[in-house]
Amino acid sequence: MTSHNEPWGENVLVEFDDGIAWVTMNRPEKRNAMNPALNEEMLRVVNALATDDRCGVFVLTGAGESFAAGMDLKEYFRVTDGAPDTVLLSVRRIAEEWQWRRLRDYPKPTIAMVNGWCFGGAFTPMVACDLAIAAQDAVFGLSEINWGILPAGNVTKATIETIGYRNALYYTMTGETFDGRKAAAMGLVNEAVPLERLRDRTRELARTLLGKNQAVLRGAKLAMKRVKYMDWEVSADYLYAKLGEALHLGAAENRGKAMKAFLDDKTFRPGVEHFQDTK
Ligand code: ACO
Ligand code: V55
Repeated sequence: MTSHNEPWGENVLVEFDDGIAWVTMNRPEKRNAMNPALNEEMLRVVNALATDDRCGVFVLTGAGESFAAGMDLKEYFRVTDGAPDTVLLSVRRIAEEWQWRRLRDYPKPTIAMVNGWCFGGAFTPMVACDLAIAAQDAVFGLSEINWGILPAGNVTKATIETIGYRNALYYTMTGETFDGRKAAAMGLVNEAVPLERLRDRTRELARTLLGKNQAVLRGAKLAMKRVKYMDWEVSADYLYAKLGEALHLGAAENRGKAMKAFLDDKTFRPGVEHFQDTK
């Protein structure tokens, strides 16, 4: 089911499908290079879906043979070469606002479905998503070094957070490409599957996430992103506080039923299955 009367335009497609919002960067003739128009629409989509009940899981992908060919080199770099700081800051601000500032802490679970080319600036929103599934033959590259910049827009940050020190330096310094299998082996994506299975596997993963208690899921994913930068003492306190928050937000009833099903009724084993609250 596609929506036609939403506040975004032709550079981003949004389809709602049983709790999953499929969000597609849509400039296939430009390999979904992220230009100012696409970035403005993406920011509106990300903002709108954060509180839209039709979006239980947010899936980010690209139209055609590309996930995204990075930032639009014409509209961001050539056009703004020599432009005043104010122009650079305003156009880049919109890009970063969705690419990591909002997406990294998104209240819904997010999955990047990497269907094809994924270059430079595309690493930022791809890594900002909680999980990522790639086509085995998708091609990734930090091509910045090939044409004369270093990976900014937090691409370097996204890279060192995912693929380790040596890999991060290697691909940043050489600009060599790698495929989806290698991306999975390095931990840049969770797994790589044949292109023909990509959508089904992503849907299956999204449905697994939709089955969880959403307050707990949100606390768990945000905690992972926060504790990375905390010491053990602060982390321990923070996690207890997060646990209390999730209970306060409605996880208690679900948890009580799950405990009863395991400890009393013996109808459920939490180690090997998911508790379905059938009310
Ligand atoms: N910025 C602007 N335009 C782009 C971009 C981009 N990042 N990527 C592709 N396009 C445009 C091309 O200019 C071309 O436009 P045209 O049809 O008007 O001439 C169109 O998309 C198709 O591109 P081709 O190169 O013809 O497509 P092909 O399928 O042969 O190659 C590939 C695809 C490998 C992705 C190639 O387009 C490419 O190398 N793109 C640049 C990738 C890149 O280095 N991105 C920047 C990363 S750094 C950063 O994001 C800051
Ligand atoms: C880059 C990416 C950006 C940006 C400036 O990798 C430079 C280069 C993701 O956004 O704003």
